[in-house]
Amino acid sequence: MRALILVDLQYDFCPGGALAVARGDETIAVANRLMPHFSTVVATQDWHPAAHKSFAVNNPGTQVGDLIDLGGVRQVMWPAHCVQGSRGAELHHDLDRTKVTQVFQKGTDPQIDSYSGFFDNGHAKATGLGPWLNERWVKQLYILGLATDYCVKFTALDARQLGFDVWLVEDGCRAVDLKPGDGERAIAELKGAGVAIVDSGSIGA
Ligand code: VGL
Ligand code: ZN
Repeated sequence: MRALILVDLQYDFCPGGALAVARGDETIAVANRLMPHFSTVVATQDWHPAAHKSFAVNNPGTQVGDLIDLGGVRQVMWPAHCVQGSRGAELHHDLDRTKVTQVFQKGTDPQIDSYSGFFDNGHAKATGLGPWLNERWVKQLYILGLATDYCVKFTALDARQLGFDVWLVEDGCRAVDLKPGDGERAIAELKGAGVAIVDSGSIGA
């Protein structure tokens, strides 16, 4: 069985959002086009409490883009984003929600970030996505969303580590590119981890 994983297709990662990714909104149409080809579609949702420690504003003396040590894990300082209950945290309304089987929220623990849809950044706690997929006999994952160099990358790497076959739908992803080239480097790293890089046009029933 195969599944489609839609990573963080939320307003805050789209133009105008708090952590806007250039042309991030262009991923929505790709998701809508692909969903009918999958019987199982999972969306992840970045879902932070307002006091989340990945926000620069919650770490006095830091600025957006700084790196700090957070509980032994390297943490980029982000602008406040995807705060629980805010409009920015909502899945983009152009996304056809009727085709989403299940939503997995992450980043809810204020003390640790969670880029991956499977585990927090310290690999201490799981979201439940892995067992959920195993229960449905899913072995093959097609992944797209935001952002290539963070949540998409770590979701795909964890998926490989868990033994899934993984395809990255490249035209359905956009990068933060905090440093120019981060998106390209993420894709190279994923290739090295055994992730197949494909375009949505190559995916059929
Ligand atoms: C993300 C930074 C912080 C992402 C989430 O979805 O890629 N990036 N939180
Ligand atoms: Zn976040």
